[in-house]
Amino acid sequence: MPHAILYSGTRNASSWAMRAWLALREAEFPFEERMVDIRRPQRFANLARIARFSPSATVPALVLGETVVFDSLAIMELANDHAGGRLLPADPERRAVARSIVAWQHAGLSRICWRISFESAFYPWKRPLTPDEQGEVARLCAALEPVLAASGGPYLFGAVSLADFALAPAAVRLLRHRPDLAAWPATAAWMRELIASRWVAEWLRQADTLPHIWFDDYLPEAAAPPPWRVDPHPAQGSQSP
Ligand SMILES: N[C@@H](CCC(=O)N[C@@H](CS)C(=O)NCC(=O)O)C(=O)O
Repeated sequence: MPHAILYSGTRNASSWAMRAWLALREAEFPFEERMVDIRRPQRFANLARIARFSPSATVPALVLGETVVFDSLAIMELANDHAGGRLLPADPERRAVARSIVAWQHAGLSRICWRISFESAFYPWKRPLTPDEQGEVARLCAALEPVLAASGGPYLFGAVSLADFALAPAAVRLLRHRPDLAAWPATAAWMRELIASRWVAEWLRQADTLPHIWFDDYLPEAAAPPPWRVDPHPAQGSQSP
């Protein structure tokens, strides 16, 4: 196999790169990583450089000699192939459900990802979730709870899979905003397990050291409950979520 170069994105901004990176790491796919700073304003010049070899001009992009794999899902599937298929369930029906979850995320995953930026997961101040966002959390959890009941966990399909990696950034966004998960104990346990897992924890450890990328529209209306302060670098064992 040719030398592989993964053009990845800023750790506290690039949820798509995170998904691909997690799958490649789990698959023990050898690659050199080149970090692309996707913070504004340098984002535009940096992505223009990616456009010289990648039609989508986005990260992640995996370059394998003459071949450019320019979408996170394609990179995840390549990682699964490299791992002999073990990153998807062996059973065809379960595999189809896993791929549905991956596709759901790839198509936007409800309104969660639009409303709660990945960047905000790393803010030292957190706003409470709105009722609408909490409703979206319930919709996601209602879908995942039976999947976990069927597999028995700890991951969605027992062993870790592309479905877990696809949802990892959403789990980070949500858990760090303290959603009410009382009605969804299996999903709550899965989120915690996933976030503590080796590669996710490694990504987050790096993301938590970076300067925050603030968005002006993050904080709530004046009438809403106030944001709370989070220790951005909690001591080991005293993790926020
Ligand atoms: N469908 C693409 C989406 C990738 C994507 O949007 N990446 C962001 C960074 S996380 C990006 O590079 N955006 C560039 C832009 O929107 O111009 C994938 O899954 O790889």
